[in-house]
Amino acid sequence: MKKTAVFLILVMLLAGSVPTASAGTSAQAYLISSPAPLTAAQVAQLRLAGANVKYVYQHFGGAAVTISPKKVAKIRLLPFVTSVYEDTHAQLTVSEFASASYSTLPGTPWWLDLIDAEQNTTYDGSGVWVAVLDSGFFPNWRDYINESSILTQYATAFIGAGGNQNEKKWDNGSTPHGMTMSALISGYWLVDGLNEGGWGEGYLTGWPGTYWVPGIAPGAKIIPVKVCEPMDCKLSAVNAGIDYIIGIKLANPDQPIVISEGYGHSIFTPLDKAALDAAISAGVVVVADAGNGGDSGMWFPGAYEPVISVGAGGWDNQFHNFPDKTWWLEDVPENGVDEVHMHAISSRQLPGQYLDVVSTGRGLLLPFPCPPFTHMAAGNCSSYAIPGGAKSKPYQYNFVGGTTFSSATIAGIVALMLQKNPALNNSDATFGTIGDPSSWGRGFLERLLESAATPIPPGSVQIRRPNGSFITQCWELPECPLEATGHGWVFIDDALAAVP
Ligand SMILES: [Ca+2]
Ligand SMILES: [Ca+2]
Repeated sequence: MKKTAVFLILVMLLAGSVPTASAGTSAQAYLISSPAPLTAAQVAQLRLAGANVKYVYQHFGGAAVTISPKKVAKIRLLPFVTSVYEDTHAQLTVSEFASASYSTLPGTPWWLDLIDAEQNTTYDGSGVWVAVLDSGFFPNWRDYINESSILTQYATAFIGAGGNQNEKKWDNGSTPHGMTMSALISGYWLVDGLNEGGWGEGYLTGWPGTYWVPGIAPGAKIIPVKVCEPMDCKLSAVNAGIDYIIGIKLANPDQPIVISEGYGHSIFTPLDKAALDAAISAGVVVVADAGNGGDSGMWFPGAYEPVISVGAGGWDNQFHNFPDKTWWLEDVPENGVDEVHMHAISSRQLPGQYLDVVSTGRGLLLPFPCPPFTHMAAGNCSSYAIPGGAKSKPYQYNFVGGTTFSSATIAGIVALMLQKNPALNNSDATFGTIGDPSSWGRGFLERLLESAATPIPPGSVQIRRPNGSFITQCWELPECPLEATGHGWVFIDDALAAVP
C-alpha cells in the first residue's frame, strides 16, 4: 500500500480543544498520556517545555503535540505525564480488489446471502448511529449513498486531504475507503455500464441499468469521521475522532452508537488504550478489524479484548466463472459455513491477542472509485470524482476485500442488535493494564455476539482469483496452525436471536 510521509493535522475546533501552532520542521509528532484530562495549567507546562499542542483530549487524559525530539526528555519529566510515544500511523485494511473494468437487482449479493440476511425482515438498524472512523468520503458520494443515511451535521475530519489544510472537510478525501465501508452498511446505488473501469466486456448484473444494492443495516445513520489520509491513519487523529464520538455519546446518553474502524497497527500506546476505554465505558460499542497481517498476528485496536475484533472470510465460489462478472449475485447454498473459507491475509491470533468473530471480507462489490494503488489502471476514475464531477459517468465499482469490510459488516450487524435492544454495550469489559493482555476482558455485547457465532472447522480450499489463477487458503491445519477463526462466523438471525 502506498505510504504518504507527510500529513498536516487539522486544527481541532471541538469545544475546549486547544488550537495548534504550526510545528517547526525539526519537530516530530508525539502522543502524551496522563491519568486524567489535562488542565489548562498542565497544557501551559507542555508549552513551556517546548511543545506545540495540537489536541488536548477532552474525555481521557492526554494530548497530541509536536516537539523537537531533543526536548522530549523534558516532557517525560513533567509530573502529570505517564507516557510519551511517537504519533505513528495505523494502516487501512483494504486488500485485494479487481478493477471493475467494466430496477431490481437480479439476485442477492453473496455477502448478504452468506450471513443469512434474508432471515431478518424485522431489523434494519433504525435508531442506531454508526461512526465510521476512516478516510472520509469522496466528493461525489451522493452518487452512491442516499444522503438520508448520513448524519452530515456530525460528519467531520481530523486530518486533511492531500496534505492540504481543509479543516473539517470530511468529503474530499483522497481515497474512497471510508465511503466504501459506509456503502456496505447503508446500501448503495449501482449504475451498471458496459466495460466499466477496464474490466472487460459484460455487465456486473448481466444487464445495464441502475440498481439498489442492499446494505447490512440500511436504517442506521452513519457519522463519517475522517481520521485517515489517504490510507494512513495518524493515531492522534484517530484518538481525536474517538474523543469526538465520546462527546456525542455523553450529550446523547440514550443514543446507541457504534464505532466502526478499518485500520490497524502493531503499536498500542497508553493514549490509544485510554481513548478506547473511555469510549467503551461511555457505552459506545467499538468494532475493529483483526488486521491484514496474516500469520504475523493481529493489529490494534482489534487485538485489544474490550474491542469487538473481526477476521475476514470469503465465499469459496468467488470468481468461479470469470470473466462473467455476475457471480456475486448467484444464490449461495444454505449450507451454514460449508462454503466459507478464511482469507489468508486476515490476521491470525497470536498469544495475547483476541480474535472474536469472522465475517465477509473478500470479493465484495462496492463503490471504490480511484483507488490509490499502483496496479490500478491510471486515470480510470480520478477525473470523475472531483467536485462538480458528481453524477458524471462513469461510475466506478470494484471487488474489494480485507478485514476492513468484515469489520464494517459486523458493525452493521451490531447496529441491528442495538435496534432490538438499545441498552446493550460493552461497558462492563475489563480494561486491565496495557502490558498484560490476560488482564483484559470482553463485555456483555461481545459475549452475546460470540455465543451466537458458528465455529468454522479447520480447512484448506482452492480459491479462484479474478485473473483466473488459483490460490490455496488454509487455516488451523498442521501446515498453517494459527487460530484464524475466533468464535466463528456470524449469521444475522443467530446474532439477533441472542439479543435479550
Ligand atoms: Ca442465506
Ligand atoms: Ca474482543
